[in-house]
Amino acid sequence: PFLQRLLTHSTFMTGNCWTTFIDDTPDLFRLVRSQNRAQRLLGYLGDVVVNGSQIKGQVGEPSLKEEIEVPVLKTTADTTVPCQDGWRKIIVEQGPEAFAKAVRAYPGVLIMDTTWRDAHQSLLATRVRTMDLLKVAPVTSHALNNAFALECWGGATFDVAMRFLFEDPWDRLIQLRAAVPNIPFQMLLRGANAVGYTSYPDNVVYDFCDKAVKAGMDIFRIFDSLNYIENMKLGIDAVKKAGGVIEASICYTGDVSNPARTKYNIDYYLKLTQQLVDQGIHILGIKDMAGLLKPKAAKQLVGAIRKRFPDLPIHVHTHDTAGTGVASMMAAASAGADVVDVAIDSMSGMTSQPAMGAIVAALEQTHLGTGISMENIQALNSYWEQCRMLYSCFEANVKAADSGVYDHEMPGGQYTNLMFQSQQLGLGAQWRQIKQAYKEANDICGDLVKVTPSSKVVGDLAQFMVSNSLSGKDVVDKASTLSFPTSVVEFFQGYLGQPYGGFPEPLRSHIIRDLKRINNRPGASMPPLDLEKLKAELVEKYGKGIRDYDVISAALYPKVFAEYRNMVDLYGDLSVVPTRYFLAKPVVGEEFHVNIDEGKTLIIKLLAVGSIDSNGKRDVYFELNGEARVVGITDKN
Ligand code: 3PY
Ligand code: ZN
Repeated sequence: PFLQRLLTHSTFMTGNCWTTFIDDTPDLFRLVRSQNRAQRLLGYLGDVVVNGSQIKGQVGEPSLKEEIEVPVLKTTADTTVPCQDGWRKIIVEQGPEAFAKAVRAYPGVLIMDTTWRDAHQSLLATRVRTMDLLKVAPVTSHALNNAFALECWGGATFDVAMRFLFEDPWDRLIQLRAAVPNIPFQMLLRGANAVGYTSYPDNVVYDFCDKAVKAGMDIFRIFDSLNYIENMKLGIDAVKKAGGVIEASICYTGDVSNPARTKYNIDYYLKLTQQLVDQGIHILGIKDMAGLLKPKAAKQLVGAIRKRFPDLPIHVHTHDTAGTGVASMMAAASAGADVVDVAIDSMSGMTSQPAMGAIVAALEQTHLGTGISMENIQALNSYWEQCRMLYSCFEANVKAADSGVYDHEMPGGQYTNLMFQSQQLGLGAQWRQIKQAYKEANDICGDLVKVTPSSKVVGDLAQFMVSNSLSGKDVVDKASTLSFPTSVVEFFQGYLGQPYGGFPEPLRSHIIRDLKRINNRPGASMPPLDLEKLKAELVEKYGKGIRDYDVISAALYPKVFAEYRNMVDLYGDLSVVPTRYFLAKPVVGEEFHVNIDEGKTLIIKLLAVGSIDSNGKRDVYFELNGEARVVGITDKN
């Protein structure tokens, strides 16, 4: 039938069959493709059956074996369809300035829920998939309809989506937006590093922000990993041009409540805030990425900024690593913060944000209520309790608070990451040494603001020190002869920007030797990336389906994007596979459903696994919509 369709196709019959005929004529291949699609999907499932999941960072299988139940809220509204009321209305109808004014005028304190981004970045290696966010999205749109925002994108979610989950980050945003039209969405933008780990040409950052707004993003938390104002200006301008809400953030480090910590004091943060305000920002973020902002410091810092900038909305972010998150957010709220960050209870605490229920309940007893119902929080929490079990195989082994963070100052996401990595590398027993080395590495770098990507520099240096048994003094003394990790060398060259107080010398010269030095904004000397040319190359390689979104993904992450596309070519769209079967094999005879398209469901059962043949392959037998299918899988064990 395929050959017949080809030979009788009207274009084919004209004889005008240029090389893009296949791409231009998708209808011709519909049947073949859809058959292939099911078979390719079975290829993935078969591989998981024979070889186990290959998802990096996974240890074991999900501990949840049942379907997650979507909660029911006590409301007369239909929660299977999105709620329409919420703060986003102001952004859409009146724009970012009006939104910022309304937030500032709100008599209570608003919350931002970080569950969909930072919480799982900090606790579950950013592995929560779009599918599991989408399931709870309509209910969330009702339950949290008075929230300032849902943080749902940016940070590590962008690359992890492609790199480890084989799904498209843009589709995630677009689909979530459709499911939650009422609550503003917030993302984390690493300034001139966009959602990457290094500086990009300016036009890439502008285009990224433009596309993000088009895909549904509202509020951009812009930061620079060194608080370097020139990098921030770029991010701020890019968001301004894209029409987004600019939440420029000062990254908090040190301890303003400790007079002995003089480098990053109140005066430093006030000056930085003034520089940001001069750029016309809408909201100020205080980004306490490591959870160093103790309650007294929160009171002093927020109080000082509130006094100097009475009309500026202040949004405070923290991590609960030491266990002081709730107290600090309460202190920030009573000192005049307008918004505080929380995560749903079962995704909160430790390296994540403080618990939503705790903060909402505590604020309810003051004049600073959040307008979020405790009943709704409990309902949402029941979903996330199950979800956490579904992703149990990505849990880092953080079991308790660590007030040692006040010394080592590791950001929440990095803490779990480094702990996991050091266990994987066989350095698990040396975790204490890593934390100690991290502190020393920070000191010899000149006491940096540590957040992605500057935190990676300090982390890489710490790991280098531990694995080579070097003390901080050894590093300084032997710097001119050591072979440092690339991230460290590039940092000292100036590729991330200029640290506050400058680079320590002679260490810088000893490390970079005769390599190039950048003494201003790194992106300023980068030529623009030719996005049109890149698009043409991608179309040539992958066909006409390439969207402008894909061009940005490839511009930011060329290798990761190519590998992701290879996976899609091999197995098709894996984002449709339920998480339990994406991460682990089904029980023989168990029936499960994969919705590959609107109204198109594959009903699948694993029937049997054959013995290994002389080529090292096994046949895996499935039932697919009532028919037997077999896939041959190489046994990698
Ligand atoms: C990120 O950049 O991903 C962060 O979460 C920094 O705190
Ligand atoms: Zn954070």
